[in-house]
Amino acid sequence: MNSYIFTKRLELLESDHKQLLTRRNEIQGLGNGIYDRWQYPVITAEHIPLNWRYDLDQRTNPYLMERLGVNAAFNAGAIYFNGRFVVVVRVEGYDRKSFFAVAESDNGVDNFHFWGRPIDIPETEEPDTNIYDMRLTQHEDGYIYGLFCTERKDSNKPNDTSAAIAQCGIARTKDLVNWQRLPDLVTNSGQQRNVVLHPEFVDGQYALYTRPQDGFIDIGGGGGIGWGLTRTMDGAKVEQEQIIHSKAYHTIYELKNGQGPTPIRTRNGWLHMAHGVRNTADGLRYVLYSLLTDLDEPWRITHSPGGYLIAPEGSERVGDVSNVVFCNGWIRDNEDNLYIYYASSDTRLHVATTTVERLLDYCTNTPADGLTSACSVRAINELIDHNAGRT
Ligand code: M1P
Repeated sequence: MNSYIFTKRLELLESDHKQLLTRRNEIQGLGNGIYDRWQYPVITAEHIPLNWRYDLDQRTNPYLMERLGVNAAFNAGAIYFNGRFVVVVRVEGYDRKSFFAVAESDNGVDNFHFWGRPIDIPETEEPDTNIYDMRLTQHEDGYIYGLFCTERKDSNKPNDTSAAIAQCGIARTKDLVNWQRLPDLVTNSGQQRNVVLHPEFVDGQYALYTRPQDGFIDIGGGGGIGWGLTRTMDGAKVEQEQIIHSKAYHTIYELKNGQGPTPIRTRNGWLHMAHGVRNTADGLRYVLYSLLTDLDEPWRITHSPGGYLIAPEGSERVGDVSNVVFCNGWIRDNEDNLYIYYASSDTRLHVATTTVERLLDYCTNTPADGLTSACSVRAINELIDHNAGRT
């Protein structure tokens, strides 16, 4: 390729990238009154900086080819940090390996820019094969903890190339740049994913939401959102896990569920987001739901609105793993606005906005799942009666 064509192609790549990064986002339509969706995903694989993907030296890359392509950018932890909306994104390369990278925005809904380099998470003595889905917790001990899934080959099944063990990796930081890796969480469960650190001490100990499971993806016993305590995070060990929100027949969390982001302290209790999974003839369907738990006993559910809060819609339905929404990060700003960062179909990251007050209203006034069709009809009839003369 001659020098002119190389330069022209580089100019086009740079201008397309800039256009994408500076695109204004807008609220989509009237919404449902609970939250607003936004028109564009806030982060996609195309947002990844060009110098992470391309060799920009004409001598070594005369065709200006992409050398290290990015397949997807999704499931992000989130934190309000130094007055900015910061997300720690799961970035997945063409080689299927995930890693973490920090992006920030001034307003939380558009103009997200990645920091200079991906995060270099130190390894333990047993290197991770794949790491993903970080939950960020600003803990009252002063550290920001990142709890994530670490996946390694199951050495007990050497001939099964897809046999893996998922456990909870732990790292902490004060600046989101330098991370101290701590030993992986020890529990009595064969598999752990979706582990989240509660932001406050409980009975003087660190408290963890867990998801104990025997099987790797969708099979095996166990499941439900668990709760356990550990005296330290440097060698964290949960001896006893209690299930605080179980899977249930013919619900949105029939097959499995998992804690989403770090819960938020509100005047009416701890506000939680979780994902629920059910099976369909077309594969697994992941939706998001909300819960409130007691302020003094965060493991005790006080309100459990029936049904889902967010389900995949329109183009969100399609991606690498279709029919999935997943959330492991949200941000409450100083004015009680809530920014829910949810990913669709393991491909891209979106934002939905609301306020803590609105979600409290949603949690306390949405009827619980009655678990039968007759109960659902009764709930609708009660609403119709309540509305009599109002329409
Ligand atoms: O593919 C959907 C999600 O599947 C897993 O979540 P869970 O363990 O709750 O089923 C994770 O791999 C997650 O990253 C992914 O989005």
